[in-house]
Amino acid sequence: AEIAPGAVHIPDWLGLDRQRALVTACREWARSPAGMRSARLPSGGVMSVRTVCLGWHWYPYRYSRTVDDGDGSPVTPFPDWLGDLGRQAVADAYGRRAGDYRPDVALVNFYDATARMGMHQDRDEQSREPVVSLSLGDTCVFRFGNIENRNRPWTDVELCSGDLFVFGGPSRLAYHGVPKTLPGTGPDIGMTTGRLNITLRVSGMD
Ligand code: MD5
Ligand code: FE
Repeated sequence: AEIAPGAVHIPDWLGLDRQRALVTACREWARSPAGMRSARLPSGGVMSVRTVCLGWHWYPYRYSRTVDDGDGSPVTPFPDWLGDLGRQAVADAYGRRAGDYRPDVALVNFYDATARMGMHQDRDEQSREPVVSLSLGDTCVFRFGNIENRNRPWTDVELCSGDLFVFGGPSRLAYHGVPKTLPGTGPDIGMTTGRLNITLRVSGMD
């Protein structure tokens, strides 16, 4: 379903086998030297979501090759197969030719039962290519806002395990957030609790 121009939601796009494979991969990434951490904001706050970065390290509000807000470890590589999955996602969402979407960053966000993400824009990338979002585990309420500010109007959408959402075109810079997750709603894919969201992005860095 197209929620807004360029914002396309495809429920249960992954299927259970690919969800299980992604959960397994997320476990390995979380154990790597540049593993899960809660980012510290310049305001002094700490994000309730925990994040693993692949390809480029994100910290508020920039990208680097090493964990510059931590121990300086090199960032975990972005695997080719994940780029293939991203191309397939964009092709299915837009009917666009699959060849030309080349994500080089993945941000894996882990939400425990209390984690939230406030309304924000994703504008740390130098490119305005689409963001691909894959959800795993517990269902969440995803709040899709407008491009002017973090306030109403917005549309609340439930994102379930296996769902694909692609944000491109005029929706690429829309405000969005996750006001809550719904604990205990996830399927049997190898995670007992919480929600994972994987976003694939084009950093525009070189
Ligand atoms: C999440 N993650 O569920 C969300 C899904 C993040 C983040 O917001 O920054 O890691 S990605 C949602 C997204 C990306 C780019 C544009 C828009 C939404 N949008 O226009 O709504 O953890
Ligand atoms: Fe975001």
